[in-house]
Amino acid sequence: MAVGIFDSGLGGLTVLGAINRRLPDLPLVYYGDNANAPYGVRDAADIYELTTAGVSRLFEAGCDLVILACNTASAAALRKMQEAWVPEGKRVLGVFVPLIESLTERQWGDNSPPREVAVKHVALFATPATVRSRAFQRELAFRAIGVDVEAQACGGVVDAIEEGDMILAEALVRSHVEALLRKMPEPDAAVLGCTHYPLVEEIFAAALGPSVQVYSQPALVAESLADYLSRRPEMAGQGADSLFLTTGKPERVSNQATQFLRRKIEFLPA
Ligand code: DGN
Repeated sequence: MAVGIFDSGLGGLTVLGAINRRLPDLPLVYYGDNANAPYGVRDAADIYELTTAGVSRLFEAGCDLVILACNTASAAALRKMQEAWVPEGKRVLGVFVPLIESLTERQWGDNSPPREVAVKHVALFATPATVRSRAFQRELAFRAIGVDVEAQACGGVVDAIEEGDMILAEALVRSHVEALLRKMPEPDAAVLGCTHYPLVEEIFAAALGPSVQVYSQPALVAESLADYLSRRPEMAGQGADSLFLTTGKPERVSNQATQFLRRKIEFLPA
């Protein structure tokens, strides 16, 4: 059985790449909703509808476990899907929890009350929809006390990355970091709360300076998945090739993905 990876576009490939490195034999089915990206400017009802359509397609492709490798979709749709929609025997997981666990030094599945943590001032960079949802702050407050979060909605960055315009992406990241630092001059950690941002992680790190530790999701999600599957071996398939599906134009998406992952990727129509 393959594990499904959902994203609105190309950003989830950063998570897929990290899972490939951590679990090289695990077959994956990727679904990029490129025709409807970016999600960051859509309302929650719209994001819920698009996300359930993508996850249904991944269930149909034989995945019993789907990771929403998209913070915007996780913020707008995950809880509602888990409560009201996910069929018996299927699981959908998001990407906030592994990040927050690492920030708060908690173990997977640790449900003890919130406690003091070393990190005090956290800068959150995410899409406008994720920032508006306050989902990250809610999850963090559930696990830690005394943490001050300043969020910066990074309008335009996902579009620039999807368009392959890395010069624009760099200029936008620098101006969003400057805006954040005006609100919180000395963060001790920065969270990249969008799966597209690891593609420009070095730009974030350079603009933030060496005293700020940057937390990025792909490796953390891959590690949590490895841990999750080691306890549920029936969910971990082996051997089959990965499959890449898109609602966008397969040739264009394949070319962009090949550049991002630095290996030949061929997308098929979803
Ligand atoms: N990669 C998505 C995320 O993590 O939020 C961004 C999606 C978008 O479409 N804006």
